Amino acid sequence: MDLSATIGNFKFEHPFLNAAGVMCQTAAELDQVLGDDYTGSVVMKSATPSPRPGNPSPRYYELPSGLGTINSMGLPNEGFDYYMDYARQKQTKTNKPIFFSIAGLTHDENLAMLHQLQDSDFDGLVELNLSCPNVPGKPQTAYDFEATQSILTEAFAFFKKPLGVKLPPYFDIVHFDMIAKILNQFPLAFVNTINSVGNGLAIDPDTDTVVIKPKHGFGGLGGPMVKATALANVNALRTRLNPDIKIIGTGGVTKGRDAYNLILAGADLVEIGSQLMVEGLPVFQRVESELAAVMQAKNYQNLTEFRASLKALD
Ligand code: RRO
Repeated sequence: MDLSATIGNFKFEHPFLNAAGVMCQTAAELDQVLGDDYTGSVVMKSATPSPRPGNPSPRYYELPSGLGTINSMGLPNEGFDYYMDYARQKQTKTNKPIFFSIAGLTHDENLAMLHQLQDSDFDGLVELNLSCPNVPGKPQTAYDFEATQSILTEAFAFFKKPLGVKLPPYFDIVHFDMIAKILNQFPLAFVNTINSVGNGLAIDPDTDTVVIKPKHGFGGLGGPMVKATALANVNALRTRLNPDIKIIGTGGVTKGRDAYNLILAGADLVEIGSQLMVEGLPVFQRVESELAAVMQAKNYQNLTEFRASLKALD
């Protein structure tokens, strides 16, 4: 069975990656994901120009009964140069295409990092994170359609390497139409949907307190509770975006059937976030073998045979 996938000229031998933010902040973590036999590659933690410690702890919490996770990490990262050094060092030693994620706190920071990437010999894919929900005072860019149009217009004026965007979930059909109309104006290599569902709240019943410290307990939701939202966003974008724009489906994957569903809805690659936190690296082999079992039962030999073939009811 062939589980490979492509984005542009990049080939991925396995369809699964870590979701940005999970197991990807330090070189040691990145090495683990990149070195795993069942990952297609690694996405690095979203970088800012300078290192950031992020928000105060506790800033990540697993909800009971496997519902999912809430986080308000606040963009802790080692800084742009660290990830540039890592990627340049690894790209000569691996055939897995590395994703360099950037999340500037301002429009100008994003453009400055894109210029640095353009001028470097980094030869992987760049993911512009327009959807971090957790930096106090900084709204998610991709909920501001004018700001999204503006950053992409300025970026594509000079940026010629493969570039994608990480999107937040949208919840209205009109918003799917609006964001797709903007994205379709640009030669995006991919969109990655969804980031966590922003600004949820969880309460500890024993203490009657919130469960994470930053932002009075508000944080991004992930895991099974966002699965249907992720699926809807992948499907809504696949049916609206130019076919050249590939889709990375992220959100709520804990088993092979979840990944199958995202691919059926149109995903080219699939990322695992919360469940990678919960289960660790073995999640990749397990979910891949479960996906293969689903495909075998349906007599599919590769992902293209069923990708984006979700049927509506007549
Ligand atoms: O670091 C974070 O708090 C964070 C980021 Br940048 C993001 O894009 N998504 C998320 O759930 N957390």
